[in-house]
Amino acid sequence: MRIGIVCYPTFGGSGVLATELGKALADKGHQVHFITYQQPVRLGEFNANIFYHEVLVPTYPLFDYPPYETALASTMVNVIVNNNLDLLHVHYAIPHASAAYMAKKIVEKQGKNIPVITTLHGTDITLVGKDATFAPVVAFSINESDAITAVSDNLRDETHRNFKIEKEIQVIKNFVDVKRFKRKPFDAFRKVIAPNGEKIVLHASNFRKIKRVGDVVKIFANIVKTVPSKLLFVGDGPERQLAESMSRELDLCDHMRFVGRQEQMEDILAIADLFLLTSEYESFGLAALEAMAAGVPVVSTDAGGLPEINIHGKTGYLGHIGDVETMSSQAISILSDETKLKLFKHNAEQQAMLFDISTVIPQYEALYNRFLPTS
Ligand code: GMT
Repeated sequence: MRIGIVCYPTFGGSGVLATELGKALADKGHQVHFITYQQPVRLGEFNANIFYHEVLVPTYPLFDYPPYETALASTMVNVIVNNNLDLLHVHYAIPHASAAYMAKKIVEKQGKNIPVITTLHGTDITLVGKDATFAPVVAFSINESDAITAVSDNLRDETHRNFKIEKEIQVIKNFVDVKRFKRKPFDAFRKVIAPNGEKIVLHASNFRKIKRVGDVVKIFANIVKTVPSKLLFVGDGPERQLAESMSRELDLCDHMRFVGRQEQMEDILAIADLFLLTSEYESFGLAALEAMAAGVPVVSTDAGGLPEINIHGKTGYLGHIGDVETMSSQAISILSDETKLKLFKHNAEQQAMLFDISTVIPQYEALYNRFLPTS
């Protein structure tokens, strides 16, 4: 199959998932064409089946707001026609679904049918998508897609709650390549972070408000009072300043590090003992799944789709949004009990297996096959 994939190329979960999907499809022999404004961060090494088409938006004095969506739709048209694509799979509705609708209509005039599949990832529905500024276009373009998928049951239900969707929304959950995350801890690295054998707690995100990183700092402040431990913050974003100033106020600077954006999450996760995810909403929580694949238990909120992956009392614990005290006790109960820690690590790995790439990619292929002409 010749598949066009449109996504955000940055560190966000939707871009990571779309890139990993494209790479896996290419490994299975499909021809994959990424259409984005930058090379996706996880694209990595050369693969003969992967093509990358950059969306260029020309500047012009009149353009206070460069017309990205128009440039994207035009690039889609060129890639569809010049490479005779079989289908277009767009990740994150805004503005990818509406640009895909435009491209579909343009190639239709040229006698070509291009099926469009839209995968909803979370904030394209629950935050920005439902904002009145975007909602009519989002609802229209989702409905005009030939197929719609959502990354969790929760996101499917949220989409129905927020929009009048006339088609079935198929749930195809986020996935992880479990093999890749099975790494032996790099002892020298562990020693640098935790020289006296302290436990290592990790948070990774884009530091947006929705992640409530302040709660991570507060929970860690409670943990460190009982369990000798270190906190690693991976990622960057608007709330990083807040996390930094809170850690100064709480006198935690010697116990934590901000390591910025990292591509080799598997190396970092390999030395971690606990993953904290305090989000106000997560449609799924891919970062938590990657942690579990590396055998790291998770203490998270019970928001959105998180209970679909983090099993309370088994792979970690769930607390209510903002309930710092409960999540602190939960984290301490795992970190202070070696037997429990070992059991939860094992359970986390087993749970991640349910979402292994090998079980999820065929679901996308089956969906694509429904749209191929039968000859
Ligand atoms: O988490 C983010 O803010 C990034 C966001 C994105 O769209 O890139 O992630 C969303 O998509 C991921 C992949 O499907 C999900 O695992 C995340 O839970 C989801 N984030 C939210 O719903 C906040």
